[in-house]
Amino acid sequence: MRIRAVVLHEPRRPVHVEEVELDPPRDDEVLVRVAAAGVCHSDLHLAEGSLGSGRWPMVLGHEGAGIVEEVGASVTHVRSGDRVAFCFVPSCGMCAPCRAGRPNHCEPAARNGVKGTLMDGTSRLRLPDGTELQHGLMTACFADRAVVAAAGAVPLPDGLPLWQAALLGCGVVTGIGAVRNVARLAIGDTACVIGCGGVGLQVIAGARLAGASRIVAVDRNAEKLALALRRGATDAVDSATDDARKAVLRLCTGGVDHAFEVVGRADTIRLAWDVVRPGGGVVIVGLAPKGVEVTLPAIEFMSEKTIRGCYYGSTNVAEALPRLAALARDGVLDLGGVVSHFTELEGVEEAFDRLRRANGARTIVVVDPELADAPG
Ligand code: PAD
Ligand code: ZN
Repeated sequence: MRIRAVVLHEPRRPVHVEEVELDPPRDDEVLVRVAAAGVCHSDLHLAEGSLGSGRWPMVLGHEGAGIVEEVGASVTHVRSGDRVAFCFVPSCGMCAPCRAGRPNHCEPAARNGVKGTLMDGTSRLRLPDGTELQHGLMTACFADRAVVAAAGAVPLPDGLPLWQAALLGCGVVTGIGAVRNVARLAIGDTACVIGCGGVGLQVIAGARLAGASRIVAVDRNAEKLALALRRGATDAVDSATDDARKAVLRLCTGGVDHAFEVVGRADTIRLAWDVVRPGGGVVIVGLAPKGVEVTLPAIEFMSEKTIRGCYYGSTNVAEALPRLAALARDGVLDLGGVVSHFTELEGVEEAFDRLRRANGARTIVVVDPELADAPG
């Protein structure tokens, strides 16, 4: 079928909406009518070519929600008409990491995710001239329709508007998972969150839900810090005007229990290390462009500080996403509060520009206004 999609032809060139061909779902795939999608900094990393070469031409978009329109013959967990959110690591359940309980490291999902194909190593997307298109992070939801692997469509509970559900499959699962599954923050622990964009704000929400006694937000943008305070941060440090290291250590003498880096830069990774107390832990959520290296003072390993990477919140998305959706529906988790802009597919390049300038928080691309049920 002919669909409208946001296509990246080559890095560092503006993306546009184009008509492309989408093939029907195969046996273990699902066709979803997209309601809404969130614009994540990882989309911008892809658009700028900083996640590796050859990842184009591609239909972008990996955080979104919609309604199932058609399912392949062997799909049993959803059917036509079901509301779903996308999961960009559709784990196979059978490879060694999946069997060991680490579905976010599913081997075929990782391999095909980098290749830009679905789980069988092929693409359903083509330009009208026949040129094959990659599926952005196995999802490609900056489009009015998407074909995804069965496990890429996670059923949603009733009652949560799809424009909010659109945020679950990347920012929410990642941010809250970083706190719950990686840091394993305990009630009363202190936390520092460096980078308060779409994902950092979810780390703050996760820390608040987990019972952190103090949440110090660090950003170089005052508007982000104001939002962070509204989301449950207890203190804010503006790293554009203050020495952030000194300011955090002044607020939490001896250092915080957990620092979360949610930017993807060597200097902020170092800052996260520097503000953690001996025995505390650093969690790196931000993706640094390929080639970036980090230096740490090796003597400090004696202090038993730890530093851990974090992919997709180390989360079992199939299990966690519906629970997070229910928390949002019941008002325990405020998702609307991280959305600063609504746009349409044509507005993705402008949303990228806002991410480049750190203007606003998440942009929601309302693909189908009726399904998305967005305000205004
Ligand atoms: P965003 O652009 O919305 O937020 C980044 C924030 O960092 C903004 O508020 C900036 O103002 C702030 N910032 C930038 N530079 C600095 C600095 N030098 N010091 C302090 N603050 C700064 O991005 P996002 O929240 O969508 O994504 C954040 C990162 O997380 C990005 O690298 C993205 O690719 C990565 C990500 N990782 C995973 C994962 O699985 N690990 C998942 C999703 C996103
Ligand atoms: Zn993302």
